[in-house]
Amino acid sequence: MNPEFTPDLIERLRVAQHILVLTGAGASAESGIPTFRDALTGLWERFDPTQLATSEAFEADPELVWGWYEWRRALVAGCEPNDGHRAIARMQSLAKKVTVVTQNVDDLHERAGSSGVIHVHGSINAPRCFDCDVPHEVSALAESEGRLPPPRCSECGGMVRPGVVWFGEPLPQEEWLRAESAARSCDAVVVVGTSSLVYPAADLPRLAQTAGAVVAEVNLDPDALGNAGDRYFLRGAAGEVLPALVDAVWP
Ligand code: BV8
Ligand code: ZN
Repeated sequence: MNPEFTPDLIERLRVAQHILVLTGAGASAESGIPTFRDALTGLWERFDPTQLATSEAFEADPELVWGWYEWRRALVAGCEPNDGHRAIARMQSLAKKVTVVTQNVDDLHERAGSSGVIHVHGSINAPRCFDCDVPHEVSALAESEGRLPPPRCSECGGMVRPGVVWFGEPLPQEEWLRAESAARSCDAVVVVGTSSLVYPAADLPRLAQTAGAVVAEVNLDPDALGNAGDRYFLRGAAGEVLPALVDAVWP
């Protein structure tokens, strides 16, 4: 058994009335989706995602930004959930209550069987009009890996944008309030594969800890620990650590 699965952590998770699972790009890495920290590849390798994932970048060069998201959407469609996603879905079926909050814009939690997933940074599969917000039907996936002119809104003719939250944009209010409420009311948080650099999402584990929850971080990199405090650090890949943790807590 993983030495970091201490009896105290196992017991705290086993008796928890409500567990919050917060995931970042590291949870999807073993499915083949590059994380934000990984260097971008191809046309985008010379860009910093925090510069590209903004409305300013989209207005300045809609074809570059739309092309990047269509490349990512095609990548997600071609990927499968990994054992980490499946372990989280299994935890939902075994524990009293598990709320899954994700910073990821892919749908791998849902495809692994998780329900009620809260996407605090939106979804790559929900494009909408940049001007009037009318949702746009996701079209057949573009083949090309490069610049692509965004489609036009059927209502107002405006440019269609990805349905994600860009830097400098507010989080969707309903999703944020649900995520914040889960953080304030849970007994335990399992943070999976995030560098905890982007706010306000990175604040959720601290909110929970302040409310008395125990926090366990699953990450390959010890330096990724958020504002540490008395957290358990479960070092390793999500696809290995999470299944072992679920087996240890719910044998
Ligand atoms: C907001 C969707 C306020 C898009 C994302 C100036 C102006 C305005 C705002 C700010 C500002 N300065 C700072 C801010 C706040 C800003 C922010 O936090 N900036 C950072 C850079 C400092 N936040 C915002 O702008 C947010 N909005 O504040 O609005 C407001 C209010 C009212 C009115 C107007 C404005 C919005 C932020 C949302 C941005 N969108 N994603 C898209 O996907 O393209 S953020 C994106 O990056 C992710 O969603 C995630 O949240 C974030 C970080 O990525 P991670 O998921 O953590 O992944 P990362 O690659 O970083 O790390 C991977 C980790 O996994 C690593 O630790 C690695 O070790 C580990 N790992 C890798 N493999 C594995 C693994 N672990 C386990 N197993 C493995 N196999
Ligand atoms: Zn429109």
